[in-house]
Amino acid sequence: MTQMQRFTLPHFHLTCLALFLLLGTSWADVGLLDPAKLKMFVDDLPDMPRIPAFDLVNGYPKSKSLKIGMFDKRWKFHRDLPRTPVFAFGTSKLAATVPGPTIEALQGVETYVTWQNLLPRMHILPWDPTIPTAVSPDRKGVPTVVHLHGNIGKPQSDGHSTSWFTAGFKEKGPTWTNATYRYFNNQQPGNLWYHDHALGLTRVNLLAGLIGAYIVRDPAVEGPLGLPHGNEFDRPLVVTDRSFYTNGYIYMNRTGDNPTIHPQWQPEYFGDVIVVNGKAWPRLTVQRRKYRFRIINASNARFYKFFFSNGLRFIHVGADSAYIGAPVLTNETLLAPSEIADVVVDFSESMTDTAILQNDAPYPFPSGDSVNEFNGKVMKFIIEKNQTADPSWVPDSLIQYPSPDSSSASHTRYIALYEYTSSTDDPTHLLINGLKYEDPVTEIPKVGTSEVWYVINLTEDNHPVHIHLGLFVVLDQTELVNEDEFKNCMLKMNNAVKCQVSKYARGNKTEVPAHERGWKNVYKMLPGYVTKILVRFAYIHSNQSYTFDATAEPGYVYHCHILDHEDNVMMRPLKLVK
Ligand SMILES: *[C@@H]1O[C@H](CO)[C@@H](O)[C@H](O)[C@H]1NC(C)=O
Ligand SMILES: *[C@@H]1O[C@H](CO)[C@@H](O)[C@H](O)[C@H]1NC(C)=O
Ligand SMILES: *[C@@H]1O[C@H](CO)[C@@H](O)[C@H](O)[C@H]1NC(C)=O
Ligand SMILES: *[C@@H]1O[C@H](CO)[C@@H](O)[C@H](O)[C@H]1NC(C)=O
Ligand SMILES: *[C@@H]1O[C@H](CO)[C@@H](O)[C@H](O)[C@H]1NC(C)=O
Ligand SMILES: *[C@@H]1O[C@H](CO)[C@@H](O)[C@H](O)[C@H]1NC(C)=O
Ligand SMILES: *[C@@H]1O[C@H](CO)[C@@H](O)[C@H](O)[C@H]1NC(C)=O
Ligand SMILES: CC(=O)N[C@H]1CO[C@H](CO)[C@@H](O)[C@@H]1O
Ligand SMILES: [Cu+2]
Repeated sequence: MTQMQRFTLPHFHLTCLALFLLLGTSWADVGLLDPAKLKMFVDDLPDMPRIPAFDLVNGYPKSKSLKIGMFDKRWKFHRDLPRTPVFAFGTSKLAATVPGPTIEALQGVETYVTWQNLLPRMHILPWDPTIPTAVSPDRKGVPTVVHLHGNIGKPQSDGHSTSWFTAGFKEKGPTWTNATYRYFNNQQPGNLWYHDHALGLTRVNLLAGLIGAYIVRDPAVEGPLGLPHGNEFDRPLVVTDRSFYTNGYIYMNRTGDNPTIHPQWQPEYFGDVIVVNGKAWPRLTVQRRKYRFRIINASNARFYKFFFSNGLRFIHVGADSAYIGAPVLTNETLLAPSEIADVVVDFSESMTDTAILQNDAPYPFPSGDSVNEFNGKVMKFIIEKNQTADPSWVPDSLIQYPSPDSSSASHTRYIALYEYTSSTDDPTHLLINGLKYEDPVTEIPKVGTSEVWYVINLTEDNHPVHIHLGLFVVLDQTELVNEDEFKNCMLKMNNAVKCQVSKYARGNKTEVPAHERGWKNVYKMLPGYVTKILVRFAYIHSNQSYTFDATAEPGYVYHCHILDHEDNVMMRPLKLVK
């Protein structure tokens, strides 16, 4: 880990330790589950309940109001694993699932969602009060707030990390405004997902189960594409990794890597069991035809490099939140946390009757441990022997959005990613531009403009950076030369212009993969590289300015989507102005 100590380390308070110990139960007598105990491919892949986010009145779509709760319940992750306490989204406790229901919205038809926190007073997982954390003053409940990832919407409904609330809205964070969120759904069709975003608790609340898929469909634009459709042939796959205790409880280490500073926080959570749509290593019987899979990486920190055991390929049609211009065929797919791959797989091309979806991404990515026999497997497809009639096709061109023009950018920003370590070389926290989350906002883009951001990764990890509201295109990725010299300057000055970043960003260029050259809301920032992105603060499908006031309080945020980094605190405010 990189040694950077220019900024003072957070102080560790004894009161916090006392509280933390009170909240922690004794787990010493319950062992960790050996993943070999769970036979692979014995549970069927669930399709989560689908909730239309619009009403049909006399055949016309009308806006709809939904109430979606967060419940504590038990969830069966595997045939041979006792039921696991989880936090789950659903329209009722009985209906709640992990991941939550798939919400299917129609382009141009608004949806109102009242997200209700019905969680108990105590968390089911350990957490750490020494990192900046949403803590309800009376500790009457678990703070939560829902962010719709990829949504182009107003700040009051963005799920700002300090807009959290506890059960029954008894306690609320400082930027809470309204119990009902309004989603315009007037952006381009694509894949979104909803998940908790509470300050300092995101990693634990997602690990507990607060995730779900959300799709914006535009039949007029998407219908003619001919892609596989309908619930059977068009499916979200929400991929996560978890470790378990033998009693079925989710395992999260109660001891931090650097416990005198942070008693519980660790820089990355990795689980050995790969869970798809809430089942460990599930199986799906498929017809010999094309399927569309919207693969959402909802892991805290694990990157996946997917490939098929039998050589089947992925036809990419979209990425996070937007279609790409033309399909791209690949034999493997690297997905960072929170990234989405929207792919068609044609099982009629399979030479075999089964195909295992595998993973071979090291963890942490890219220089950590190699996958093992457990986390190297994701799920199994059992392919029917006979060909089936397949009315779907993949067209030569998909949806073209106006191509980005970096010369039109009105502003250039430098975003440097830092990791800090203690005297024992253990990570203590991470920051963007050396600034804390609560430091005054520095990114203040104008509505309707584009900006060039140079993201400078001064750490050893690959950080998937996610920007709320704005979509971006990755223009290039250039390796730093003489990076020690540059890093020393940055540590002293924390100013990329004064440290002459352009003098150092002239090493090798790494190509952006073809299927990731479209509009994205998260991208993998390579360690030791400067990644140049063009961020657009307007709709990409119409090039129009937003239909709502994006300048309202509490504004937005941008952050690393390794949840353990985001929580401690690789996140900064983003405030739009007129
Ligand atoms: C809360 O949001 C709903 C839905 O957008 C709106 O109808 C209502 O007026 C808002 N309430 C307040 C107090 O702003
Ligand atoms: C939990 O984390 C501590 C500190 O890094 C480590 O020593 C310990 O081995 C971890 N426990 C397990 C079960 O991985
Ligand atoms: C999933 O996301 C995590 C964290 O954002 C990332 O570390 C991991 O590589 C991603 N995995 C896949 C398959 O994309
Ligand atoms: C995919 O193709 C690339 C380039 O052709 C090759 O290097 C790689 O080994 C292939 N991966 C798999 C899993 O077949
Ligand atoms: C598969 O095709 C064969 C030959 O046409 C036919 O006899 C058999 O019934 C089919 N099986 C199924 C499951 O449709
Ligand atoms: C989109 O709008 C911006 C600002 O109004 C303009 O600079 C740009 O040229 C437009 N792009 C396209 C492709 O129309
Ligand atoms: C660029 O890549 C080449 C080949 O991999 C390598 O030999 C060289 O050292 C790299 N240059 C820099 C500046 O990293
Ligand atoms: C400038 C800088 O800190 N670069 C680091 C980027 O990541 C590599 C590892 O991949 C480190 O070796 C560099 O020091
Ligand atoms: Cu990160």
